[in-house]
Amino acid sequence: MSVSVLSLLRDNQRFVLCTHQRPDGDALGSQVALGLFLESLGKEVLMINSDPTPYNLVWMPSVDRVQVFDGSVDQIKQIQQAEVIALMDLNALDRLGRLAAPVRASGATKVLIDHHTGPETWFDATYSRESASSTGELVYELIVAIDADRIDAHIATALYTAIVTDTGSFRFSTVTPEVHRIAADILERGDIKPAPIHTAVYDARSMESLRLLGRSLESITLCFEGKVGYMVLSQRMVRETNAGLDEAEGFVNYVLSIEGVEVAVLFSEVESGVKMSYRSKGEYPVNEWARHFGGGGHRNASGAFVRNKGLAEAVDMAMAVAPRFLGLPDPDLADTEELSEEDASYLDLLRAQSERP
Ligand SMILES: [Mn+2]
Repeated sequence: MSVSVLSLLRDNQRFVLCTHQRPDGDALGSQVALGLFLESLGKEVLMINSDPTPYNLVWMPSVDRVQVFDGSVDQIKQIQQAEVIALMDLNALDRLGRLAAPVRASGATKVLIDHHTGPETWFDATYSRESASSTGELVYELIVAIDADRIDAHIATALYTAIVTDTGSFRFSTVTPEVHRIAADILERGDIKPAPIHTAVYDARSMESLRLLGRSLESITLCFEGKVGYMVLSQRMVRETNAGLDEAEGFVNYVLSIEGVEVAVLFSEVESGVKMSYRSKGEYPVNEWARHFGGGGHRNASGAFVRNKGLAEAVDMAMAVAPRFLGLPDPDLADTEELSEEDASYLDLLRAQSERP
């Protein structure tokens, strides 16, 4: 337990809590839990992010307290006048998006609370553990070290949501007996039930997003003797199904659910390039693969972005270097099958590129 982080939380009055761009359940759950806890101690708290809350988390109690940064004088003043800025569930300045500049410029003490690998080193204090299941687990530890009795239903719901979402509902390799004990303690202290939280997080999809899922499932392609699978999401698919790209969260896990697939990638076409989301089972280190493209993350879940590339080009680039990072057979043995007949414009291109001389 980091004494300096605990005393920073105890001994200051004005806090700003920020998390990463496109915040997820762990990001918002950790932020809201710590924010409500600090408020219960009588402190002033601004919770602020560069991006809005995604559709599947808007139900979370008190998440409406989280502001989206709009560059207003009032917000910038609060960031400037904060005594402590907590940076949660991220470990690199650029993950803050538009908040990066005002946060960096503030004279506040910067505290990192995070579980990603290879944190940057400019923070004034850190509470960071790579083996933690979630940032929510770390926030729980900090809260318990100060005053566990303050965990009410709202704080418990936020913490539970953080842990559930970042562990894939308690299935990832970061899950230990201790994580289950923490979850149990959170449920008891907040007197909350897990089922409604799972329903709210996972059963809020729109019909449009399921149609998009259908299209992306048709694009699944296996290579490297079935060990690697990928799916693609084109802007055309998004347009034609009328779904939002943010509703594709979690699609990549369908690829990972195929028997024999150890590594899954989702390639999403966006305005300025292609987003790559990597997932893996066991020992396959997808964060090193992502880092090759300037991204990062965890060993079993990471992401990267390639600017000014098309889908086919991004797939080719990623698969060409996959053996180097995953200890797989030579790329020439990669046989790409099961390409869908749909979306001929880009899938034909992928097919053409996969036919090696
Ligand atoms: Mn996290």
